Amino acid sequence: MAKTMKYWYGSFLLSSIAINILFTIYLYVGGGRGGGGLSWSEKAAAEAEAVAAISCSGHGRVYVDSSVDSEGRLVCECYDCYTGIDCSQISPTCPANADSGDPIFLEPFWMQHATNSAILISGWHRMSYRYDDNPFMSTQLENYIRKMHSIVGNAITEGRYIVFGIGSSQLLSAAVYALSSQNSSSLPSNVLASVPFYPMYKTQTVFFNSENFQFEGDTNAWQSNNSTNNLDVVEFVTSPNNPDGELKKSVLGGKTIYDHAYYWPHFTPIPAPSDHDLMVFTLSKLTGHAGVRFGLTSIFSKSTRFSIQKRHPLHCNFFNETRLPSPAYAWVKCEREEEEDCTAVLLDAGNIIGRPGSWFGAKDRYVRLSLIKSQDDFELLMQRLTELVSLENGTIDTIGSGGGGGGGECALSWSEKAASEAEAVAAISCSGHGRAYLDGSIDSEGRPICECYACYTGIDCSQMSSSCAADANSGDPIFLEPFWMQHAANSAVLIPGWHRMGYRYGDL
Ligand SMILES: *[C@@H]1O[C@H](CO)[C@@H](O)[C@H](O)[C@H]1NC(C)=O
Ligand SMILES: *[C@@H]1O[C@H](CO)[C@@H](O)[C@H](O)[C@H]1NC(C)=O
Ligand SMILES: *[C@@H]1O[C@H](CO)[C@@H](O)[C@H](O)[C@H]1NC(C)=O
Ligand SMILES: *[C@@H]1O[C@H](CO)[C@@H](O)[C@H](O)[C@H]1NC(C)=O
Ligand SMILES: CC(=O)N[C@H]1CO[C@H](CO)[C@@H](O)[C@@H]1O
Repeated sequence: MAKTMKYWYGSFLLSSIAINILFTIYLYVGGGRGGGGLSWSEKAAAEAEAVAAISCSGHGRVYVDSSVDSEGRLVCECYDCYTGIDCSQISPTCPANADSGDPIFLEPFWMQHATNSAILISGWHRMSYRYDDNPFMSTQLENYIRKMHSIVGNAITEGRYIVFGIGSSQLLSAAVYALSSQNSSSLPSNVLASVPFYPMYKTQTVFFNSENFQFEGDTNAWQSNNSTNNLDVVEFVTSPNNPDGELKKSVLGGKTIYDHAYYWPHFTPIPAPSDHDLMVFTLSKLTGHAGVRFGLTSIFSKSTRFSIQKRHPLHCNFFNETRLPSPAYAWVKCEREEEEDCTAVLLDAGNIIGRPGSWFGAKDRYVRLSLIKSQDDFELLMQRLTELVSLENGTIDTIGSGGGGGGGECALSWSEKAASEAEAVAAISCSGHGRAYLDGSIDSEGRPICECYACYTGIDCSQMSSSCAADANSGDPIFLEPFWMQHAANSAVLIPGWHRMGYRYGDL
């Protein structure tokens, strides 16, 4: 299990951070000018289009870095429940696995925006440790993140620091560490969250086994048993909440970590920007399609055996209208008194895998179903739930397993824009003493500008500062750049916007 989790984090790191950041910026802010014939970038563009055109029947995907068969041909990576060389065979007894979410649900969004979300990365892209003028972190990325929050209206970023992490789990853990008492002669800080809460808070806090903090469970139970409020507490507030989608507020009013993973307009109305000292957002759930995933309200409305959480309409500033939330999870309750283990009921009676309420500090009469997986997974879940509910009165309704699916038919030219942009940026002259990058500094008109190497300045890096010290203090992978420039055509990669959105590779 631990190994599997590591894999997930690993691929999360790759797909969601490194690549998603580039895509997102590119899409929200728009790319540069195209045009002109292609040279070194054309091979990568043609490869990317050829790979994207391989059919996996809409139930799987091939990537440039997928496994190959014995003849070197790329092999389809099929979604859950599908098999066969082109993913066309469905296994009828396969369970609807709604245990966890998967960013693969964002794929259709990026496929719709193929031309604007593709990126061609040259072999020599950012070989250096450092960004222009600012070691290690991209100020350009920071600017885009602030701009994005301002456009979406979900957070006030003025006067606040932006800290990047490799997935929000890392930042949540760092926040607990930073807010807890770092004083071995005093008692450990008490870490709490309101039931039902995201289990990772407890898992991580216990895992790190620190003398500075300890997990104390539910805020409400804590509050009713502790009269004084001046105890040392660190409270997680998840808003919207995982599992039930509620917009939660702090119960204890002390040191608070706001986890806003789902505070995006496609999951919840945004009544006001969040304005707190410590807010955590994640890019892995940033894009999406509003409203389509809560069709199951109508399925459950007929049921007396199961119920799901209520949703309350709110005014959303982003869409400027009153709307219902479209939460990432269904929080299902078994209403029959004898059905105390709702997860087992769903599995035995419905062939549906959910996550038990006790994982969230609640009763096992509750079960969480993840709605953020692939369209195939969602449709299978809807089908199984419909059958399960219709069984209540002895009749069986079924809904067709239905079309859907992404389909790999992209226009042959979606990659051209990215390729010509990459060439245009690479062609900007920095006198051989600097480099302009696709994700680099821009001038007031949004055009990429040179990032000069140490000791060089000027708009084209042509001026050398004669008093500049020769800094031989540390190495820098930038020394590899000439190699990759020599192999421009063979080292460029064109990455489509939907590249590896899932947590997992192939069968792993
Ligand atoms: C640690 O806690 C003790 C007792 O509460 C206090 O006297 C001391 O000043 C604290 N030290 C630091 C470095 O905060
Ligand atoms: C709170 O205190 C009461 C009375 O001491 C006890 O019965 C109960 O179990 C406590 N609750 C928790 C969550 O510890
Ligand atoms: C089953 O019958 C009950 C009582 O007539 C009704 O309230 C409920 O909606 C029915 N359930 C379904 C799924 O039709
Ligand atoms: C929001 O909608 C209202 C009513 O439709 C309209 O009067 C108002 O101008 C809109 N606000 C913005 C910022 O578009
Ligand atoms: C200091 C103190 O009284 N802590 C208690 C607060 O409430 C929780 C939950 O009821 C107890 O476990 C703590 O011991």
